[in-house]
Amino acid sequence: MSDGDGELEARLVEQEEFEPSDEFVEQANVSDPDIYEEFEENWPDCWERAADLLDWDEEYETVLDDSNEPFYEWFSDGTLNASYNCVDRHVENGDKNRVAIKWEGEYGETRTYTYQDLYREVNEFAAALRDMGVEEDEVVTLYMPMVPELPIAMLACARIGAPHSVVFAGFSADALATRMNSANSDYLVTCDGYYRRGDALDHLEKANEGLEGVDHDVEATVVVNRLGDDGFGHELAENQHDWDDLMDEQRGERVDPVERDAEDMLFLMYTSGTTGEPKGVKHTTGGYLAYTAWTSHAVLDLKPEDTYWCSADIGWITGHSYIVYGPLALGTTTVMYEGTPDFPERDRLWDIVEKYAVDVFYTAPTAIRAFMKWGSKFPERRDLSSLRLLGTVGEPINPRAWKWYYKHIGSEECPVVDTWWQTETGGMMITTLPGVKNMKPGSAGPPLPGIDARIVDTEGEQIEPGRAGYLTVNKPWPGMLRTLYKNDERFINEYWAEYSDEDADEWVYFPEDGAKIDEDGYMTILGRVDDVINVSGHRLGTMEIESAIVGVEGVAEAAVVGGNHEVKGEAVYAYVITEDGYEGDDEMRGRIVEGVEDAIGPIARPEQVVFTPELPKTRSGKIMRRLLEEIANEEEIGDTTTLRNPEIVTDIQTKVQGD
Ligand code: 6R9
Repeated sequence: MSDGDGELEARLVEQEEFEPSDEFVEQANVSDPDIYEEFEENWPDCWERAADLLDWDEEYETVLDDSNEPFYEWFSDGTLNASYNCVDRHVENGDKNRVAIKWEGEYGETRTYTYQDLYREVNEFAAALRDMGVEEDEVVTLYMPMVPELPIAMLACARIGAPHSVVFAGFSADALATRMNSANSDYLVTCDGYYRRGDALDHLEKANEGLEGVDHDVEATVVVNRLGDDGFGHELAENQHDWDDLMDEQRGERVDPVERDAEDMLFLMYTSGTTGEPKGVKHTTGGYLAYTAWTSHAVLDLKPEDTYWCSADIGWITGHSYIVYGPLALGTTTVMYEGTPDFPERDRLWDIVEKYAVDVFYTAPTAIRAFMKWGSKFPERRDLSSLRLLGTVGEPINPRAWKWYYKHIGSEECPVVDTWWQTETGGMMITTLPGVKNMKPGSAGPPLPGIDARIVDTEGEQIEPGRAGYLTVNKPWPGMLRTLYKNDERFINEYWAEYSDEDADEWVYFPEDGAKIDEDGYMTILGRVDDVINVSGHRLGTMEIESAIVGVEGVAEAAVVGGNHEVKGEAVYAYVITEDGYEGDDEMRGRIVEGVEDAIGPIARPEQVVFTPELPKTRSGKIMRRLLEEIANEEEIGDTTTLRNPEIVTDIQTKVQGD
């Protein structure tokens, strides 16, 4: 909580209000305003409504078990299988020929999987995993780009009760190794490569390099062949299998879905935190699936006959919850696109919306800001009239971008849901129910029914509307993380220590975001208040980037902050002190950028590397990041009186902003 309240206040904005159309409300899955009261009065039993969206093998009796706070358990005496819920039951219910996944490659090739196709492939791959020796509760790492084999592999893991840990394909070899080591994962599914802006990328080389950094024996690797003749000709090692060969061997195999306890782990997802070590967020089968299905139903308003597209990457939580688990649990058609929004042209996304007549579209503010910059002529070229609802996620959306999205993509007819949530929350937490509430651009909305989110001061006291404070969640919810993988202590320290009163047995979850609330209970999220920066909706820990920079030869010390960026939201600014004998020049700058890309991935690439003889430090030796942020943002420089070396501030400022 390093931000002063003053800085948070400065991010406040004026608000307007928009109403959903009658037409939308009439058809909405949820349109009864009493739902908020109903959930509050019936809490926690209200969550049965979410669990009812699933098929249970063994019905649960206990909704919430809070006997060991904050290790809450949901539906804990029930059993189910996520793959059964996302695939088999739709086949059994007569929807085998409905499209489950519409995949589009960057070059426009398409693949269509009906629920029957998905059923077949998930079964065959589950059989292949079993044959390779994967047992229940063994973590399988999936380091894959946006190919259909990724959701197939996820669902195959879920089928046999092996938790998956998906590592974003844009992450580096080092990042893969760290995650496999942390999860002690013996199996990897990866891909030869994929296409980005017309180029074939060599993914297997990165995967192999990552494997070299794994500190234990890896039993087997499966490699999807995406590139065919464009491939890089890597020979597969002895314990590496070609996906297609495995699937041929398993043709016609069926694997009974394993009955999992609701609280059994469904997957792990690593995310950035304040310290350098990524956090392995653990999600479970019953609560997570019920929560993603419920929010897909209530917020995204998904119906089985919809074509729905979330343009995120499955390598992030948004893709897990709202490309794969939520939509497939509801039996919807989910669209997957391999490439970038500007290839071959800047109307590519709108081309896809038109082509598949997409009903509901979910994207990130960073993408919307890019569309806005490119201009409305690109969406205007396409027929977007199939759209019924729009959503955004990942970072605060400024009212201007919100209104542009509402007008140019939604023709002022589609409600826009601005959904606040996190890897840790599993699903959406704060947003308008589109069939119930008006929208206010710039404000995510009220907490969803059953979610007790509050805005508090540093003491945890609720504060009056209009003032900036800290967001907390004061009651548990089914989609919540259960712990950090094999690190209960860090789980408590990271999320519960700040605001809970252990003696009074009051447990409060702290997401580390600043926020404010208005008279109507609408919440505006003001951004992270920890050392995490949000670049294009991706969470990056400043410590992770700093340690990558300090690892570069000739670097003595580094401080990384987020500076405002027109499209990315925030960009990485690196302030670097060199060792004696090293000149801070372009060559070194290049090595620093490379070092960051190698350690994390291109998303963490510094926008600017500033060499400085010193960093602004307090008398106790702490780097004053606030000042470095102010410099990056060309803001007025605040108080420097507590600094040991105030003169350095103007010096750095001149370097960044010029004279
Ligand atoms: C789903 C996801 C979580 C952080 C979160 C917050 C920011 C996400 C937001 C938003 C303002 C929204 N964030 N949605 N800020 N308005 N609608 O993004 O998860 O990658 O874990 O990031 O993203 O700062 O704490 P994750």
